[in-house]
Amino acid sequence: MARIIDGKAISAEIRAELAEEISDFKRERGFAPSLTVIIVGEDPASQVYVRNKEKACVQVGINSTVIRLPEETGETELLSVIDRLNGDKTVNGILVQLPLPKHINEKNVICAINPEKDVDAFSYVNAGRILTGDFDFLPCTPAGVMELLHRSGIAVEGKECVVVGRSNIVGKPMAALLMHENGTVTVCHSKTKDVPFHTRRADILVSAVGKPDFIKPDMIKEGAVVIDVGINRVTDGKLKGDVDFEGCFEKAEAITPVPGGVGPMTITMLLKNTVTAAKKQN
Ligand code: BQF
Repeated sequence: MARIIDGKAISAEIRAELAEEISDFKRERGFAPSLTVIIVGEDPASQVYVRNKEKACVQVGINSTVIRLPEETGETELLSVIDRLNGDKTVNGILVQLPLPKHINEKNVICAINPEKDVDAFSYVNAGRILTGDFDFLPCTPAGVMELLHRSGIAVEGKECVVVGRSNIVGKPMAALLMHENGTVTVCHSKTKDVPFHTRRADILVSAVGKPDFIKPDMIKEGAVVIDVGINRVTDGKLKGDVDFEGCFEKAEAITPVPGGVGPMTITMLLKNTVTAAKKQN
């Protein structure tokens, strides 16, 4: 039977620390750190995520602004909004909620954000800095996973780490962070010949696939640490992870639930990055 890594509780602890830090920041500088989130269109999941970010900002004392643009917004128009925010000294963090409508090139938009305000750390400048280990902030989801490991007393050094998924947002930076902490890292993806062969060797398994119940109990080692990054919406609107939780719970040493595992930590790391950005800029 595994211990459950409670992302909601660990998030609450970090948010309390951030609230303290922000209150000191306000006392010393006379203003609060600020985050502006841009959302284009009406994707229902994105609406929920933006609402979560807004609420979390209010909770710790970050000034949050949401710019809602219609689905038909052109790329040039969006780039000019980003340009204005880049030049606005009262804006410390800028986040463009993904995915964007198909007629907008995500790369152009992400890379238009001033790297010092890029609190998602998705711009190519920040992506490169993460690979080299010379970073100011980390992408929120991999950062949240590392924080869960640290605060649960799980060391990475010398461990067999297997990441399933190779996205620019989660899988690739996740592999980089595990390498920085001296893990031995394998990355599996859609063209991997034998995924279970790799996952069964993992001391620390991070799944970022986006398929409910993709990781079955026979794919994990006895005593493994299982981190579930998947946020899959199944019928009836409930959230389900990539991991068959009930089955893997019996076999793992530690496991994250969905909801209440990595998800809340993603939001918490966004708050942390916003505070870091505000401090660097002032
Ligand atoms: C929870 C996201 C896929 C694609 C784009 C808490 C969130 C989710 C779950 C949340 C996510 C996923 C976000 C829980 C933000 C995480 O209690 O388990 C919070 O709001 N997330 C996003 O902004 O864009 C995504 C997943």
